Amino acid sequence: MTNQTIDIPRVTPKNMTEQEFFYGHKACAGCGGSVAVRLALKVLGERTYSTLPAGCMAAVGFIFPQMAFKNNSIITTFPGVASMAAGIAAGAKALGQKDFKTVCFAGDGGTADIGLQALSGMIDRDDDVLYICYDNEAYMNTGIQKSGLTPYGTQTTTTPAGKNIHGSSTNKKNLFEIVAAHDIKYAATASIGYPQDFINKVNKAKHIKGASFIHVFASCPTGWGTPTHTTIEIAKEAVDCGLIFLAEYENGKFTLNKNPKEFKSVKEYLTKQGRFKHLTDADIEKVIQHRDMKWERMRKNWANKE
Ligand SMILES: Cc1ncc(C[n+]2csc(CCOP(=O)(O)OP(=O)(O)O)c2C)c(N)n1
Ligand code: SF4
Repeated sequence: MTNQTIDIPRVTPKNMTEQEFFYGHKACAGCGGSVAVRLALKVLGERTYSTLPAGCMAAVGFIFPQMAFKNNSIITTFPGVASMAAGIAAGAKALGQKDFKTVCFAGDGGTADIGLQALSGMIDRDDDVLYICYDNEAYMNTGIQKSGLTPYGTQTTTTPAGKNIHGSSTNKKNLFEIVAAHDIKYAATASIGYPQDFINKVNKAKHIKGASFIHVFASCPTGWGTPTHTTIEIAKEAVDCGLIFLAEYENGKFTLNKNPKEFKSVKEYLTKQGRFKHLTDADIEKVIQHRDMKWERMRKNWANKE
C-alpha cells in the first residue's frame, strides 16, 4: 500500500490523513503521550515501522488481543529501542523497500536515561530512523519515579516532598543539546501544546535520510495531578512560561522557533499541578533563575526565527 502523506510538503490538520494509526489504546484520559504518537503517525502514515521500549505507550498500545497500532509495531528491550529500529531500517532497505519510515516512540526515562547509549550509536551510524522522545517528565508507567528529565522541585515517588527536601533536587538534562552534540542531521524540540509546530517537525524529519530526533513535551494528568481536559493547555503554557522551548538543530546550527518577548507566569503554571503544590516562593524563584540562565544562553548563541 502507498503512504498517503509521504509527498505532502506541509502537513496541516486539513490535509492530514483521516485514518487513525493509533486507535483504541488504553491510555488514561487526557494522556499527552498518546496525542504525540497519534499525531506523529498521522504524518508518517501506515508505511511506518515503530519500535517502543517499556513505558506507557507500549503498555497502552499492545494489550492482547487489541493492538492499537495499525502500522507495524514492536516492543523492544528497554535500552534497545534505537538499535532495534536501526536493524529494522537496515532490514527493510535490504529487502528493497523504499517508501517506509522507521520511528521510535520512547518516554523520557527510556531515552534520557536507559536508551541513551543506543540512541547515541544510532545517530553515530546515521541510521535511517526518526527517534521521538515523548517527555512526560517521569517514569510514569511504573508509578511516577524521577527520570533524568524530571524538573527541579517535582514531587515523584522517588523524590518526595517533605519539610526539608522539596521534590527533585536536579534540573532536566539538556537532552536536545546532547543529541545535537552528535552533529545529527536534524533534531527538534516540540510540545503537544503547539501541535502544528510538532506536525511540521515530524514531516521534516520524515523526509530526512538518516538519523533524526524530536523531543516532544507531552503532559500526563495522572503523574502531574492536572485535570484531564487541560492536557493541551498545560503543554502550551509550559512553552509560554519559558520552561520548555521550541527549537531546531540543522546543518550544525541551533534555531529558536519561538522567542517570546515576555514569559507567562511560571508560578501559575507550576501551582496548578499537584506535583508542584508544595513549592515555596523561594523554590519557584530558583526555577525562574534557571529558566533565565538557559534563555540568556540560547538567545545569545542560537539563531532566532521570529
Ligand atoms: C530493563 C527494565 N528495567 C525496568 C523496567 C520497568 N519499567 C517498565 S516501564 C518503566 C517506566 C518507563 O518510563 P518512561 O521511559 O519515562 O516512559 P513512560 O512510562 O513515562 O511512558 C519501567 C521502569 C523494564 N521493563 N525493563
Ligand atoms: S500515566 Fe500518563 S503517560 Fe501513562 S498513559 Fe496515563 S496519562 Fe499517559
